[in-house]
Amino acid sequence: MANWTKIDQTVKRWIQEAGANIRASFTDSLTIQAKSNPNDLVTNVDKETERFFIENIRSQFPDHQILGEEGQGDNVQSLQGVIWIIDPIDGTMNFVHQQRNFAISIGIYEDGIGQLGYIYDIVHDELYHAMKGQGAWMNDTPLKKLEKVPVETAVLGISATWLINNRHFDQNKLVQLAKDVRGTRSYGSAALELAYVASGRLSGYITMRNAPWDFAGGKMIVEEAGGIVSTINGGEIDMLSVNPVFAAAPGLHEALLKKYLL
Ligand code: 2AM
Ligand code: CA
Repeated sequence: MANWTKIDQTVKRWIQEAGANIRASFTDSLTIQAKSNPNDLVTNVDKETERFFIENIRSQFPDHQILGEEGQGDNVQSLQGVIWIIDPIDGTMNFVHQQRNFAISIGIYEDGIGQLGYIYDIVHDELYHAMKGQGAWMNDTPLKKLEKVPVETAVLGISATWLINNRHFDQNKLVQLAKDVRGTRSYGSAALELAYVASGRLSGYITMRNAPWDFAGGKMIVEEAGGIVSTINGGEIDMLSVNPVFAAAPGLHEALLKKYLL
């Protein structure tokens, strides 16, 4: 049996150390490369941070598997055992262009069930974290259990990408939804947007394409805060593939599914 309290203390130490290294890198010049397309960026800091976690995990927890965005972990094919799902920098475009609005994201799953989740907003020194069955926190402050939010007062996280013609979803449904809510926001980091849903800064978040490392930490934290995370049709998220992700406070999740998304 894994000792989750001990693992939690260890991860928090590593996250602080990785955060300090990333902060220190602000004065260095970055090596920036494009991945799947010219706007899909990776830097030397993403790769070094991923390597930092992988080396530490392999030395402390050699029987755990690692799924990392930059591909230096394992070729994970099944959810059996303990799996660390890591995005060393979620919001790399923001990291490169703004030096803010990016985060380290880590979800630790055992046999497909989330046990620990972390999203660290390095610039603001805000660590959102959760432990299964124990709740969610921002630094040392417990997050309040999310209450029902009506559509008219909802502040929804959604990127303009999904409100224009796109391959993944009928944008007209989302345009009507964007008109009906109180306001929309887009931060360019799925992990942070999920942390904001968990902490009530956003009432909900919708995206059509997220990879496991974008949502693994956030899904855990939102659920421990009393929110709901599903696919855009209300289905179960697959932790090993790209998913559309819909996270929201209770009440709002049901209302948006019924009125706009199904
Ligand atoms: P990243 O910065 O780690 O790549 C930006 O809209 C959000 O979507 C970020 O969380 C970003 O993560 C993620 N993202 C960007 N391109 C993606 C892709 N091709 N597949 C899945 N997620 C992506
Ligand atoms: Ca990333």
